[in-house]
Amino acid sequence: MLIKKPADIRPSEITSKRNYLNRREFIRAGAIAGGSILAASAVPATAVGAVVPEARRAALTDVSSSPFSTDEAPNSYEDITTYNNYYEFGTGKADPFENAQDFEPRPWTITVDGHAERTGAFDFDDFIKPFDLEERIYRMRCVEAWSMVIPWVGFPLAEVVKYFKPTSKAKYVAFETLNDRARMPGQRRRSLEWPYRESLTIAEATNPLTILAVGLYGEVLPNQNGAPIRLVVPWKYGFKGIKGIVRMRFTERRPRTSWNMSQPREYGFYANVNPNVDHPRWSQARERRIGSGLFASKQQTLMFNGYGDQVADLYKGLDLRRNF
Ligand SMILES: Nc1nc2c(c(=O)[nH]1)N[C@H]1C(S)=C(S)[C@@H](COP(=O)(O)O)O[C@H]1N2
Ligand SMILES: [Mo]
Repeated sequence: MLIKKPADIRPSEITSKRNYLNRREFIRAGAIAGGSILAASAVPATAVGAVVPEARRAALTDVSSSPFSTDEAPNSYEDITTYNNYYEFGTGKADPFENAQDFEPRPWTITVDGHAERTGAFDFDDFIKPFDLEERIYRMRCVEAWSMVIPWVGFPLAEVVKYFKPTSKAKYVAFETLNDRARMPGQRRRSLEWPYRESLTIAEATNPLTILAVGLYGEVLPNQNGAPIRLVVPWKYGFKGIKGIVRMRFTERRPRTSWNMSQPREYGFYANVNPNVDHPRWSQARERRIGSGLFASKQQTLMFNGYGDQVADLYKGLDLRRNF
């Protein structure tokens, strides 16, 4: 297998020239109007429409770059695709790579229901069509005290929420993973209560950092990372990033979520990365960057995984020790 290393991939390879120029035009317009670059980037320059080929490792086109990306060096393609948590394919870190190879993420239907004006069952290709692809290089901090830097390709969940027009009753967005033990061998064991579920408040779901990812390293999302579509919320522990999404539901009440259901004392609903609140069985103060070598020292974990400037306001007045 050809493993691409970060140094081999330049942004110009993943960002089409057309989109890149459009985005620059747009940012310039925003700057003239007094808008910030961050505000400008939240709105797509032109509607190209997301297209994701079916073939494995196919290159994604019309991907713009994002000012939200970290400039830290991404982990290798190999690290990102061989050290995974995806209990539907086994509980070991190598299990998803080994057991998800034959998984077919097509045809794929995503059902949108609950308190929204636009609901229904959508084929994956139709579901992603209204949105524009961006690359977002994000830090990911797992609750097990390791981290990676991953170049995702996806689109803001805020755009998706806006598109489906939730009503004033909608306070949360709930997601579910495919529940099919014939296709997901790990579901034959009750390592979790299936299907895997996660949820965000509407404010979290519409924060510009939150994305639905359909690719990584400029290519179609590998099965073990959650093909064809998964959630990425960079200021929260990795388990909030639900993979293999088949349902999105707008609810009034707070939905039950998988890790909180299984160990409520260990995994809270919010699961914001917080070095000051230990997991009952280990400290969250430091983290090990995967691939940084046997002798690399652990690094300090940052509040909200370093994304506090963009998200701390969401939790004003909330006691983060109790609401972990
Ligand atoms: N459906 C589903 N989604 C899931 C999981 C899972 O077991 N099932 N594991 C979570 C956990 S604990 C982490 S750390 C991330 C890992 O994402 P990655 O393997 O792409 O790095 O996926 C999350 N999403
Ligand atoms: Mo995790």
